[in-house]
Amino acid sequence: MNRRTLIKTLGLGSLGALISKSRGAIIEKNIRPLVISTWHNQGVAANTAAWSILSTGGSSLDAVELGVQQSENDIYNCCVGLGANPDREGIVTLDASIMDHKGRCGAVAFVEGVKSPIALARRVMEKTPHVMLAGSGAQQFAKEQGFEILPNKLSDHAQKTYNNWLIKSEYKPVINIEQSNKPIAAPPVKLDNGEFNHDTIGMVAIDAEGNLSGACTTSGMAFKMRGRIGDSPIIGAGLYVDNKVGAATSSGNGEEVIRTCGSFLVVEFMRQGFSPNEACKKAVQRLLEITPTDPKTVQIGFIAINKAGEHGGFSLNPGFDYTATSNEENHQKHVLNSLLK
Ligand code: SD4
Repeated sequence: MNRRTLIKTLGLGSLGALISKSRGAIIEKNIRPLVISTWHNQGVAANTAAWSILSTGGSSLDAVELGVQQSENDIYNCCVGLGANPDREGIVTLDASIMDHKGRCGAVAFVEGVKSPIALARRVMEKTPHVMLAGSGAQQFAKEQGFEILPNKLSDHAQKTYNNWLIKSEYKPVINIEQSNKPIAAPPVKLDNGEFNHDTIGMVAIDAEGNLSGACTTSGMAFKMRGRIGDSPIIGAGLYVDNKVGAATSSGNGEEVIRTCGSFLVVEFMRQGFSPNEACKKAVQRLLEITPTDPKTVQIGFIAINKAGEHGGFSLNPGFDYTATSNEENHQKHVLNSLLK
C-alpha cells in the first residue's frame, strides 16, 4: 500500500491526525502544543513568549504574533524590526506575514517606521479585504489603525554597520551571519567580527486545539536595493500554513525561496506523506535543481511542523539551527542537516 492509499484508507487526510513516513517506519505522534522558530539565539526569547500563550490554552495565532514580536522589539537585532540594518539608501524597510488555521493571511512589505510589522500584517488580515499592503500604502493603513509612525533613525549598531558598508558599497549577502561559536545567553550577542548576531525570524506553531499558525518578520537582506521585497512577506514563499497538513517557514536569501515557492512546496511535500524533515530536504533539493545562483554563495533554511506535532528542517549549506518548545522540549536547539557540506 503506498502512502497516499494508506492515508486515504485510514481517512486521516481530513481527520487531521497526519501520519508521516520516515526512513521506512510509520511514525504517529500527537504532540501539541508545539512551537518552533528559526535560530536558537533569538528563538529562545521568541519561543518563551509564544509558549506563555500556548501552554495556557491560547491560540497559535496569538502565540506566533507575540513570539516574533520579541525579535521586532529587540533594538540590537541586525535583521528584524526598526533597529535592523537598512537598505543601501540608509533606510530601514520591513517585511512581515502571518497566516492562521483558517487559511486567513496578511502581509506588509517595504514598510517604514512601524515598530511591529507583524501586528500590522495581522491587521491587514483581519481588517481589510486584501492580503498584502506595501510601502506608503501600508504605512497609511498603519496610521489609520493607530500605529505610531517613527522617523527613520538608524540604531547605533546599524549606523555603524551601514557606515562600514558605505566604504565599498558592495552588495554581498553574508551567509550564516547568525552562526556564532559563542554560547547564547540573551541578546545582544556579538559575532567575532563585532556585528550583532541575529536574523529574520520565522515561527510556526500548533496549539492545544490542534490549530496551526505561522509568522515571519524581517528587515530583509541588509543593503538591498531600495524597494526590494524578499520572501518573508510572500505567502507561499517565506510562510505557509495548511491546517490539515502542516506549516513551514524559511530564512536566508529570499530570492531563492521565492523562486521555488519554498514554504508552500514544503507543505505540499508533507501533504504527500513526507515528514517535516524530509519535506524540507526535498524543497532544498528542488531549489538546488533550479537556482541560477552559485549555491555555495547563498543560504536557505526551511523549518516545518506537521499536524501530528512532528517537526524538522533542512538547509542548503551548514550552519543553520532552530528552536523547538513543547511539553517534551524545553527550547531545544536543533541543528539542521544541509545538502551541501
Ligand atoms: C529576505 N529571507 O528578505 C529574508 C532575509 C533573511 O537571513 O532571512 N536573512 O530575503
